[in-house]
Amino acid sequence: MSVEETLPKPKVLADNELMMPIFYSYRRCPYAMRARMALKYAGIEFEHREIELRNKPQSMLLASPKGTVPVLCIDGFVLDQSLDIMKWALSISDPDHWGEVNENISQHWIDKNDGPFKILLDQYKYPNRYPELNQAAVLNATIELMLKPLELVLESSEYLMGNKLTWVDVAIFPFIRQFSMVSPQQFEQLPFPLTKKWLNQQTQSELFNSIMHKYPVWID
Ligand SMILES: N[C@@H](CCC(=O)N[C@@H](CS)C(=O)NCC(=O)O)C(=O)O
Repeated sequence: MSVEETLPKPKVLADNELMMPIFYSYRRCPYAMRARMALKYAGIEFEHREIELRNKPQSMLLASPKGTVPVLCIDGFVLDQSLDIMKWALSISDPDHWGEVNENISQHWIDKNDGPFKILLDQYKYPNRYPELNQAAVLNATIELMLKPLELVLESSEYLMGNKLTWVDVAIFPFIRQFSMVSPQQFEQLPFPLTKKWLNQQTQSELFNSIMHKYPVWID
């Protein structure tokens, strides 16, 4: 991810302090997780506003009427796509060079994850919503689309984009985590040891655990 020159910088106050951004989040949302991790990694402080998806605060809907989390409000502008929040955070600070990745390969992973994989994940997670679908076929499609390619790439490198962690790992693992949690027993039986190791490494990381605090629900 290259640092986007078009992304606005936060307003700097007279004493060189940044205005505190407001961040609307939902603890279990994988999009919000990737954004929280990038913000934390970049050392950006923000006011955390935990929301309930069924009862979104008016202030969040005013800032971003589409009504999805995460939403980051920085003085004068709003970022309401998780990848834009990650990109913005890395443009402020990227101490371990998470942003140095091949654009085409990273885009390929993200398109697959946020597109067809997310659809399959929802079908796998909420079978009652899709009574017409065969669950074994959904699982099989998920394995072919995502799990097998992940395992294959992890056979030749420690992380998705090479031998160091990048924003692409951070953007994708919360979704694999969600997949693994639908049926931990089923996940355990899948023949993907490297993917499990990669996932465990992320879910056991200090960074991930530091962004999984429970917050009381924000009320406007
Ligand atoms: N493309 C958005 C997707 C965010 C998204 O779909 N978030 C879900 C929660 S995981 C949401 O807020 N859904 C709205 C709802 O359920 O009402 C992003 O990357 O930020």
